[in-house]
Amino acid sequence: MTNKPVYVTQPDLPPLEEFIPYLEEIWSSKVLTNGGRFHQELESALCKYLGVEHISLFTNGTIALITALQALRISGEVITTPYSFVATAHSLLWNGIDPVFVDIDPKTMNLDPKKIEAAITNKTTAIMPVHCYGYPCDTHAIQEIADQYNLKLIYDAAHAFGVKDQQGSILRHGDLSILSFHATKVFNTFEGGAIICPDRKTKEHIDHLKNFGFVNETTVVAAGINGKMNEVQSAMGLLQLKHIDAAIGKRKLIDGYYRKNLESIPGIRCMNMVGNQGGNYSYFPIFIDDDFPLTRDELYQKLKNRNIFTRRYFYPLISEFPMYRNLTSSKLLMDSNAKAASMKVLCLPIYPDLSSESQQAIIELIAEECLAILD
Ligand code: T4K
Repeated sequence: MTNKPVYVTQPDLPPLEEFIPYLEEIWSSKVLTNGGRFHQELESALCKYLGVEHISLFTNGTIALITALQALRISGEVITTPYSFVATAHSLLWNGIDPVFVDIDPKTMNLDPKKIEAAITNKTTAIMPVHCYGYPCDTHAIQEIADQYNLKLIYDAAHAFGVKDQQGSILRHGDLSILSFHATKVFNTFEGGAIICPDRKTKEHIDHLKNFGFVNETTVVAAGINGKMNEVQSAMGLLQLKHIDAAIGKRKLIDGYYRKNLESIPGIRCMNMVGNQGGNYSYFPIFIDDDFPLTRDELYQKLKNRNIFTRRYFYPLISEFPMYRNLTSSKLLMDSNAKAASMKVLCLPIYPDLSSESQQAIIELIAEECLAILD
């Protein structure tokens, strides 16, 4: 292995020469944004690839989340997970909504449906779960609660590009689902995001909201935002789609090799898909239990000293950041599954171009700790 740094992820970039014709077309048409040809083509192509009916493209996942909450006129309190990237809860604060954090299920790392009901008050208007690491939530149980209490359901599916359950795309659940196409994601458009909409009317409304509320040149129907994906991003998406199956295939091999070599190490726990779903191998989280000779942070540091930059997604919990830590629901998480997971998790590098030498080196650096103990 060379001494080149290995990061938790690296964007999958198609050959540059394949991108040039798209740029030439943008240069020649001079259409840079505002729902141009590539934007429209990517929406259609993604509907087909993902197996969903309607999709609205955004400049990034966070603006998509903020707009989704606006589209459904969510207010009051929203139940969400503390075990996610800050954007999940920030999107609520940006809408003047109070997040209410509920603990996770330690098997899926997602909102525990059994704990949601206790957090519902007369101010609750919606639930916003996250398919963390692309591992599906218990969508059936969560939908039942939403139906029973007449709550909206918005999935932060930022990690769940292409993920399926037994019936099809995971993105068809709830009232809306949001994707992120950030550089660090399985499918990237440099920055980017999308809202999956259940019907044409909702998509139209969301399309207006992401364009300042404009319906036509002189009519504004809502206080919208500028959330449009531009033509360069959209072109990148069209090109990425051509390579996405190969990229996910390479990730699957890396995921399998980690499992094969790490699962038998005492104190190292890998996550397993519940049921028979099709994942996207976007992250490879391991959990460092007490019987491993190093703490999570010691292992993180050891790998870092060898130029391997793992990440502790998601540590600290969102509920521990200053703008959230005084909430009542945050204080209830001191001794929670979410807290335990955040103290033990380490996301190992996984991306299509991760070399087998680098992966082997990572595995050996972890495994040698146990051999050292046995000596
Ligand atoms: N909801 C959830 C559940 C999310 O996870 C996210 C984003 C969102 C919503 C919001 O979606 P966006 O608005 O971002 O579309 C990263 C990403 O910035 C963020 O998109 C992502 N979640 C989060 C989980 O991870 P950082 O602060 O860890 O990123 P950064 O810049 O440290 O990148 C990690 C590594 O990736 C770097 O060490 C090297 C590599 N990298 C990164 C970038 C940006 C590259 O090789 N090239 C690059 O261009 O947050």
